[in-house]
Amino acid sequence: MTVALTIAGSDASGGAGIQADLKTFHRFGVFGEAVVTLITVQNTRGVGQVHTLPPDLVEAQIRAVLDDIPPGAAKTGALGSEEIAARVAKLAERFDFPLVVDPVMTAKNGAKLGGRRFAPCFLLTPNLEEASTIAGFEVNDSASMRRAAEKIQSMGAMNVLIKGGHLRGDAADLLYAAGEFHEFRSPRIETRHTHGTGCAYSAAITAELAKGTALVEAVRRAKQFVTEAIRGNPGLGSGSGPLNFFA
Ligand code: PXL
Repeated sequence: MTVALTIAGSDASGGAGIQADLKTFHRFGVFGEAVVTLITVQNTRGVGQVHTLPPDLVEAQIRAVLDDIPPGAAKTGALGSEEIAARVAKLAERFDFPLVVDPVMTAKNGAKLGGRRFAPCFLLTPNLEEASTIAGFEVNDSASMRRAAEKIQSMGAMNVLIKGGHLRGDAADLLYAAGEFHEFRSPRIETRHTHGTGCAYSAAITAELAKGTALVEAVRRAKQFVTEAIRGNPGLGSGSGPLNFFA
């Protein structure tokens, strides 16, 4: 059985974080493992408290899992602190499977979920805001997305997927892989129910990589899943609700 691991925060409302990752792994037919880094108190209206777990506890979870059921691929989501990010980066030096890093920094309402440092990885999946913070310049159109992808690649991400979902018009994502640019485009779906989209996207890519799918095809399948999951959102909650993980 194919196994994938997520190292991320808990969203008790089930839409984002490890809950979104595990549901996505399951939908892709992959056995999911989940190392918890932090616990949020939240619902679809926003994130309240954020309790980051002790770095030793996060590291012990990762070691226990890797020692027994090593995954075919792993992803990170919200890491909570620079200290946890540094521990994960140190452990990742020994990973013999692809690591996808979703550099989660803040929740929609601004609650802090992580810093700007990221582990050297197979794939980094920033949104426009995260790409701007990491690259150090404003990323807000296709030309700046290309420049940012090249810069971020030189900072330690082997491949970079910049998600353009927050731009106007089509949701156009840019993958920079092996020196080539690939665009993934889907029509914009007008809805407020997009909570956990980034989590589901990176989890879907991770599941495909665990199965041995090549990167460009993995991103294509993941993008298709996320688009359908947004389109079919169940309309839960009174704020920004979750996706349809059965898509
Ligand atoms: O979508 C980013 C994210 C990741 N992880 C957790 C979250 C959120 C956004 O709210 O709560 C735990």
